Amino acid sequence: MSNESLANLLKEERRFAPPAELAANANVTAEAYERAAADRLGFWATQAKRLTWATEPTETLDWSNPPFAKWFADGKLNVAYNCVDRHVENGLGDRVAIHFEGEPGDTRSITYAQLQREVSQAANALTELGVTAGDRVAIYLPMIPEAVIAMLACARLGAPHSVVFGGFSADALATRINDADARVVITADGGYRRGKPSALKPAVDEALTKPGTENVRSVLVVRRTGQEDVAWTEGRDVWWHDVVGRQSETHTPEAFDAEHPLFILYTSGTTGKPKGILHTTGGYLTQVAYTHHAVFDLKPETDVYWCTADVGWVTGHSYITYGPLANGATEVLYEGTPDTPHQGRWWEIVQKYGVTVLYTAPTAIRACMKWGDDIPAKYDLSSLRVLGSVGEPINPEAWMWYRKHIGADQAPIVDTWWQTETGGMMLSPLPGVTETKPGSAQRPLPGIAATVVDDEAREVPDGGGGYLVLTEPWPSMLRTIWGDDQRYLDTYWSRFEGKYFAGDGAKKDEDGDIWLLGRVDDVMLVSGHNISTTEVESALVSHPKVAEAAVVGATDPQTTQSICAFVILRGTTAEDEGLVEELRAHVGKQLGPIAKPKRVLPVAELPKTRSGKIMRRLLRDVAENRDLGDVSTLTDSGVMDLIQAKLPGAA
Ligand code: 6R9
Repeated sequence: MSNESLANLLKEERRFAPPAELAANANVTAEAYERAAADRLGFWATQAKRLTWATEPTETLDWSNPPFAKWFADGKLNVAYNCVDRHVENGLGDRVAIHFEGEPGDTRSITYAQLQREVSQAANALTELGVTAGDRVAIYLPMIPEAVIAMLACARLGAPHSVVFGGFSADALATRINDADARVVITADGGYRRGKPSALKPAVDEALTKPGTENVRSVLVVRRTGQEDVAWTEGRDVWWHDVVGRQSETHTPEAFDAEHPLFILYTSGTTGKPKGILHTTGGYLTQVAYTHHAVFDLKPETDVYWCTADVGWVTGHSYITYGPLANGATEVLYEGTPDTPHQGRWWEIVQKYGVTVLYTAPTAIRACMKWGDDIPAKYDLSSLRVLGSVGEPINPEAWMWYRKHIGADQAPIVDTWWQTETGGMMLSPLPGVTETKPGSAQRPLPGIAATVVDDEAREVPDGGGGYLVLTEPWPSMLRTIWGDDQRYLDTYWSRFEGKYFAGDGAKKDEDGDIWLLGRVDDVMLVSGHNISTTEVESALVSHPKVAEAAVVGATDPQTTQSICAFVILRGTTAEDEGLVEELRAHVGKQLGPIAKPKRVLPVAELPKTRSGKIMRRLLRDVAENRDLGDVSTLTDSGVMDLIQAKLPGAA
C-alpha cells in the first residue's frame, strides 16, 4: 500500500478519558506497559502464575524453531481444573458460574460446585465412550450450558475439541469432522432460534453419511427442544441424560503438558479448505485469563460478565468458556437472538442479571441502532461499567451510540482486535488507563508486540498506513494449522520475514495509535489510490439515513476498481429522491472526492458470517455480475437473492 490516501482519510478528534473511579481501582495500570516492555518474557512468566500448575514451568518461551513456538513447555496443568475445581477448593463453590437464559425464557443458574459435578460426569461419560487423551471430539451444539460443559470435559481428558457452529451445514460439519478425524460428536436434538425449535441432529446424521467421517463411533445427544422425532442409529447414538446422568460426580483430572493440544477451531477463509487452527494448553490459558482480567477490569466477586458471542466462534472459546471461568467469573449465557421475542431482549437481560461488563460485536450494535434509541432507554442499564467490541472495525458512529445509549456516556469502550489465530486479545485500550478514540483499537496490550509495516516490511511512521503485523511470539498464538505445517508457514509467516502477517490493513495516527482498516483482500484500488472499505463504510454510517453499509471495489475499466456501496437505510425508503446523490456527496465531504462511491445500492439485508462479519467477497461477485461462490458460512443465504434482484440488469 504505497499511497497516502489509505492512511489519512478519516479524522477523528473525539477523546474519552477513563472514569476516575475505575482508573483508581483498575486491575491494570499504565505501569504494566513499562514492566512488560522491560522484560516481556518475565511479564508472561508472572501472568502464568494466575494458573494453578501441577508442575510449575521453569521455561517461558522456546523459540528455537520459529515460527513453531513452545510456551511454558516443562509445565503441566489441567485446564478444566483451572476453570472449575480450583475455585471450589478455594471456597467459591456457591458462586454462580453461569446464568443461563434460554431463548424461550427458561433459565438455570449453575454454581461452580454444580459445574464441577457436571463436568466430571461428562468427562466420565466420554471416558465410557472410549475417549482418551489426544482423541478429537466434535461439538455441534446450540448456546446451552452443555456446550461449555462439553468443552471443559474434553479439556479435562486432554481430548482436543473442535467446536462447529450450530448454524453450519451438514457439509461444513462433515469437512471439519473429516479433517480433525473426530471420534465422537456431541450434539443436541435442536435449539431455539427466533422463537422456534430448530433441529440439529439431522445435520449430524447427514454429515456422518459422508466419506471421511467413518471413525465417528458415538454421537452424544443433548435433549434441548424435546419436540422433534429424533432419528436414532442404534449402537452409535446415545442420549446425554442417559449416559452423562448416570456417571459419578467426581473425576480426578490429569495434568497435561503445557503444549498438549487443547482445541482445533476452523476458520473459513475466502479460498481453499477451512484451516484448522490449533491451540494448546498453558500459554493459551495464560493469555486469555490475563486479557480477560486486564481488558474488562474483571472483579470476580462483584462483576456479572456477558459475552454475546456463540461458542462456535473463537470469542466464545476464549471469552465465554476459558478466560472468564479461569478467572472465577459469574457470566450470562444466552441462547437466542437479540430480537426474540422483542428488540429489547438483550437490555432486559442486562437489567435482570445486573450485567456489569458486556462484550459484543459491531454488527449487533448497528442492528440495535437501527431499531432505535427508545428501546434500550426502557431498561435500567446503570450496572454496566465496561463495554467491549470485537469482530470487525467498529465505526465511530456505532462506537458513539454504544457509549451514549448503552454506557450512559461514561462506561469505557474497549475495542479488542484479535483473531482465531491469536487465541486471545492483542490490541485494545485498557479501561482504567487509555484515553479512548471512537473506532480505534489503539495499541498492543502489555506483553504484545505489534506494528504497521509497508510493502517492504518497513515500519510506517506515525500517520502512515499499511499492514498489521505481530513482531514477537505471544503465549496464545496458534501453534500450526492442524496437519499442515506448510500452510501455517505460507499463510502467516512468508509475507514478511520473521513477522506474523495478520491479513488486516491498518494505519497509525499521529499519536502512534493503531486503526484497523479491514481485511487486506478488501482494500480497494481506485485510480491509483488505496482506499479502505472500513473508512467508506464508516462515512456512510455517519449519515443519519444509513443504518449499515458494506463497500466493495468492483472491476472498472477506467479506474481499476470503482467503489460500490450496499446500504441499509433507516427512516426512509429506497425511492427517496436524490438520496443516492446525497450519500455520495456525504462520503466525498467526509473523506475526499476520491472515496465517493460510484454506485450506492439500498438493500434490505447484508450477507454476514455467523460471527457478524460482512461477506464482501459475495457482494463483489454481485457487483461484478458473477455467479456466487461458496455461501456455506452465510447466516441466511436468501439475502443474496434479494441483493442480486436489486441490481440493474440482474437476472
Ligand atoms: C476475534 C475474531 C479475525 C478478524 C481480524 C479482523 C477482524 C476482529 C476486530 C477486527 C477491527 C477489531 N477483527 N476484531 N477488526 N477491529 N476490534 O473476530 O476472530 O473470527 O478469526 O476474525 O476479524 O479482520 O483479522 P476471527
